[in-house]
Amino acid sequence: MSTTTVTSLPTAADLRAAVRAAFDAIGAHADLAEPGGHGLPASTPVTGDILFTVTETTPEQTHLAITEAAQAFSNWRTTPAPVRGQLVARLGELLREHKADLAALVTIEAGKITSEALGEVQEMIDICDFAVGLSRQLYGRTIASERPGHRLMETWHPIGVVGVVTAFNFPVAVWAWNTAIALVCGDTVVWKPSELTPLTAIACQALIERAAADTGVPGHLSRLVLGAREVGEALVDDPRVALVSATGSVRMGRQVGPRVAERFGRVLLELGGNNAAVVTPSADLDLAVRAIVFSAAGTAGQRCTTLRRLIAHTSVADTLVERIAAAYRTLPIGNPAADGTLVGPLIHETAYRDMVGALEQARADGGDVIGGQRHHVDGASEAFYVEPAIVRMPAQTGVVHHETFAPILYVLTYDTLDEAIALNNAVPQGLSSAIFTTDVREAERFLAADGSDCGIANVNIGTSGAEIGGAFGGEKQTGGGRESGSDSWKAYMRRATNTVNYSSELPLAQGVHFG
Ligand code: UN1
Repeated sequence: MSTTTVTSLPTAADLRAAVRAAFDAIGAHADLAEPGGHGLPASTPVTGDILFTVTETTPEQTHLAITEAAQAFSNWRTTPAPVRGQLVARLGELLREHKADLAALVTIEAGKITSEALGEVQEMIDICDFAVGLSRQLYGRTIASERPGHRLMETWHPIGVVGVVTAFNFPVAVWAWNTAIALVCGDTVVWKPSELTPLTAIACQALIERAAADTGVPGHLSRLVLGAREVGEALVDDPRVALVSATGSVRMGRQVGPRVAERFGRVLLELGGNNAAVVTPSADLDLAVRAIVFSAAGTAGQRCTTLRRLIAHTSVADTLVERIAAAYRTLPIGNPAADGTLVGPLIHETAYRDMVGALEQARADGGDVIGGQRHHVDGASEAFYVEPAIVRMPAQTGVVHHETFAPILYVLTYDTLDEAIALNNAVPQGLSSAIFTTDVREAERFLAADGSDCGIANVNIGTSGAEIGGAFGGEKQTGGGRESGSDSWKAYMRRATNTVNYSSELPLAQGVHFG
């Protein structure tokens, strides 16, 4: 595949200066030491450089953070929810004010193009708005009692400390989804971000601490712990952490789920996706191509909602592939902060090796690969830019069942809609899916009980880029959790069923007589 614009990259010194400027603007006071010392390396996929070394949280400090969050919970849980909402409202204001500063850090640390980085911060602002409204709407039901003079109702109460574990690819939004909701629900938070993105996490922590100071509430309501696996394990195993909300790989979820269940804690898992789009003969192909290119190549294929499988009707498959390949040839790849760039870097070399390995396997399985080459950018031998790949597969075999966190779009064909739905559902993951059609019967069939088995099923839009108002998450190996909008807040609270007898009789339920 012929290639695309190469934009020159900033130097590591430029990026260091940009991080310091964003930290100053946001009011983040972290010790950003020269790279190489003892601590957590803060690197950038833009150039592949390590920019700083930041201080890791020790096991004792992690324990203390949980203790402080647990102590803060004892008052926060009885603070009226609309008052709790004021903290989140202030966080939303600060995010609006510092949208560009935080987005710049997201671009540097996660490699997102500017528009997507700004979009990620917007997603934080949106969830804050949603949570503030929610702070006046934590409704319980009143249920008809079978007994005279009795009232039966449900009340919702905070659950305690929420451990939030997030991944590199949405380094700030997923924290906000969890934290904004948890805080209005009366919970407190301890956050372990990906070890690949400590800088954005430090910036978010500074903003929540500022919001707390501005609204006169304790800063300990939301804590940050930085480090690798052991830090996450401390959250997973601590019985004071009532809910562990974890985003990451299926492998991680397989460990977190049983460990938390062992101590009867709650989990909310948001794991891998292997998202498909079905394109039917009636589809508006112009619209489908645009949606497919954004979902498959956007974020360099590193969203959990990234489109990984295209299930095209045999009558449109060739045209679609040609048109997607043509669009891919025009996608500017390079410096994610530069105007016009649409594809930034992969997060690290391992991600690149995984992509190469998946493409090799696909070829061995009979796949025909278009694109997918490394895109060399001057002065960045340690950065991994790639052309998005399209792979026509003879069948949905082996490698297509795996989520490779890179821009690889496998193309499969079908003849009947039943076949297309069966292909959509025949992978272990169940996050997002889409159908492109102008036939209402096909659209409704895809959304029906025997249609897509995913947590997200769309019509005429791609698999990625969900709004915060809906519940976000998926089935099967995706883990079953739901975050952000709709009634996802219920995962952050406990339900009590209350029966109140306001009569002077004591009728027993089910007509039982006793004595
Ligand atoms: C993720 O990739 O973990 O729907 C979250 C989307 C975004 C969220 C993705 N709103 O693509």
